[in-house]
Amino acid sequence: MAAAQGYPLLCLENPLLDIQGVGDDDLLKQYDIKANDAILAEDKHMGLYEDLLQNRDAKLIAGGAAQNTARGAQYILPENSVVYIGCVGKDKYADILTDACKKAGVYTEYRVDDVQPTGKCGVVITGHNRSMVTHLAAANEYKPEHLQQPNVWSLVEKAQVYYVGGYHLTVSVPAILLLAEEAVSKNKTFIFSLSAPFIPQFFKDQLDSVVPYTDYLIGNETEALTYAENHGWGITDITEIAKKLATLPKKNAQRPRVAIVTQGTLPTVTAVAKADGSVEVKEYPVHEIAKEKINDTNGAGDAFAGGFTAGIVQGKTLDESVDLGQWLASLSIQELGPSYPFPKQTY
Ligand code: 26A
Repeated sequence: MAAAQGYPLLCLENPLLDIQGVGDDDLLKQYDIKANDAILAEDKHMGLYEDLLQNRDAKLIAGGAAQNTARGAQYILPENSVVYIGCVGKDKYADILTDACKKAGVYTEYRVDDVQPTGKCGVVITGHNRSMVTHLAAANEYKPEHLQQPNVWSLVEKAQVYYVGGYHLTVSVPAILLLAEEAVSKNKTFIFSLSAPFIPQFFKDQLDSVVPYTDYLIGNETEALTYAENHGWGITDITEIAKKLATLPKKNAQRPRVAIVTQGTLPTVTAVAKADGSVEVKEYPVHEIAKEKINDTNGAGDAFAGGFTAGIVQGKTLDESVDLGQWLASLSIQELGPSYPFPKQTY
């Protein structure tokens, strides 16, 4: 049952089950994938999932980037703070996702597709790299009409902050724009992530239609570089790119645009576009952890976004929110996959 008073944070994207195993160069070569990448599966990749399960001792882990972010934000926020929306199938993979969210205290309002199976993401770990191959299946069947159902729309109306993963640009721009328009018209907060280099590269028009609505635009260094390259900016300096992202046209003039670029172990860069036309830039060193404590970095960016978003939901400053993001990312990379330690650690 949804909480009568609603959930302050509403997240939308693609619910996926991660099939994560350790690979090697031969496996990467066999499926023609890069060591560190995120792509949509083509026919040649379809054997990867069984291969990982049969031959690579793969684990099934709840995934889907924004679903990881939702679980991360709820890890920090008081009970009943987060609702997550996306489309799953009618199968045991959906049950695993529902269970994982329940355990994390995230309320799910899934659209359930009768035909397609729940989406999956093959994750091949090689050292500190991870290659993700996603077969969206049911996740691709999300429809804006689901969001408009009275019971679901009432959750939208009760939320104060929206978090949408950029990966959803491949699924339903109209659904994203419903949330974005609601945010602008009611002066609520709209947070969006670039998600992966292929988003600015191959979904540029879709991305350009959503960016004007963003109050917080989050990406990592490769996503920022790909954005700049595909928009013909001719700049490769991360701080300069962050500044330019912050000053892109914006629908809601009541809130400044903030661009946040993470860079692995290098400092996180933020740029805030001020009303007077100036841009304030800051750098935040990451929370370092010993190399031997790193389990895998899959989901580190989602965890950062989760901690950061939790800070924003709680009305914390940008400095505090970035620090919360970095803290949660440092916890997540010590776990297997996009997970958070239990018993819960406190910030
Ligand atoms: C549309 N695509 C490609 C995707 C994803 C995705 N989540 C949503 N849509 N491709 C990979 N992921 C998720 O990213 C997490 C790590 O950041 C994986 O499921 C993984 O949990």
